Amino acid sequence: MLGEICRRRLAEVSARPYHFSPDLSRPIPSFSQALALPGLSLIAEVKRKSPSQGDIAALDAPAVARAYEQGGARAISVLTEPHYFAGSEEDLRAVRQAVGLPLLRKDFIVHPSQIPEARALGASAVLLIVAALGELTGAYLELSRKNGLEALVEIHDERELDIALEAGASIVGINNRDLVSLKVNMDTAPRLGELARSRSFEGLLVAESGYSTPEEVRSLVGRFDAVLVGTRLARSGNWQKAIEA
Ligand code: IGP
Repeated sequence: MLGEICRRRLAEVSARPYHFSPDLSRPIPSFSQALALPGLSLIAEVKRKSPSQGDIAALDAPAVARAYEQGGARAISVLTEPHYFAGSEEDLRAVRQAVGLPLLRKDFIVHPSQIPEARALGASAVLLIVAALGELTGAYLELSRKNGLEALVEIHDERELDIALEAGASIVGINNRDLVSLKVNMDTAPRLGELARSRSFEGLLVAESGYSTPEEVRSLVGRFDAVLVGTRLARSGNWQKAIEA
C-alpha cells in the first residue's frame, strides 16, 4: 500500500509549480513544547477516510479542530493527502486560522517542496515516514529544520528505529500500523518505545494508531510523551466528550 500511495503523491506534487518561500519570521507555536508538557499529550487528528477504514466521517476541518482544541488536545494533526485520506492543503490553511495549537502536516512527504509548503501553510511540524524515505530521512529532517519546522519521524520496526536515531530525530513516532500490510499490532509502540529508551534516546516519544479506549490510552502514561488519535475521535461526533474520556 505505502509504495502505491507514495508513487501517486510524488506524481501529483511534481506536476504542480513548487516554489514556496515561507516567511520564517512569522512565529508558529512549538510542537515539541506542546508534547513535552506534563502528562500524556493528545495529538488529535482531522481524518475523513483511510485505506484501512474507508469513509470515517465527513468533517469540516476547522470546526473539528476547534472542538479538539476546546476538548484539551495539545496539538492537531491535519491530513493533507487528497486521494486515500480525502485531505487537502486547504484544510491545513483553514485549521491554522481556526486554532492556536501547533499543527502537524500529516502527509506522505516524498518531495522536498512539501516541506517549505507545510511551513507556508502554517504547520509547526511535518511527518517523515522512515518506511517511505529510508536513508533519505536525515536529509529531509535537515531540510525541515532549515524551513523552521520540527519533524515527527515515524517508525514501525527495529531497522527503522536505527535509521531514525542515526538521522538525529528528536521526536519519534511509533506506528502500531504497518503501512505496507495495513495490519495493526498494539504491542509495537510499547515494545519499540522501550527499545528506543534502552538505546538512550532522550527525545519525545509518540504512540500512533489504533487507540480507541481510555484504558488503551492510559496504558501509555509514563512511557510516552504523546498519543496520536484519529479514527476514534473523528467517528465520535462528540469530540469534546471523547477527548475527556
Ligand atoms: C491515527 P488512528 O488509528 O487513530 O486513526 O490513527 C494516525 O496514527 C494514523 O492516521 C497514521 C497515518 C500515518 C496516516 C499514522 N501514521 C501515516 C497516514 C500516514
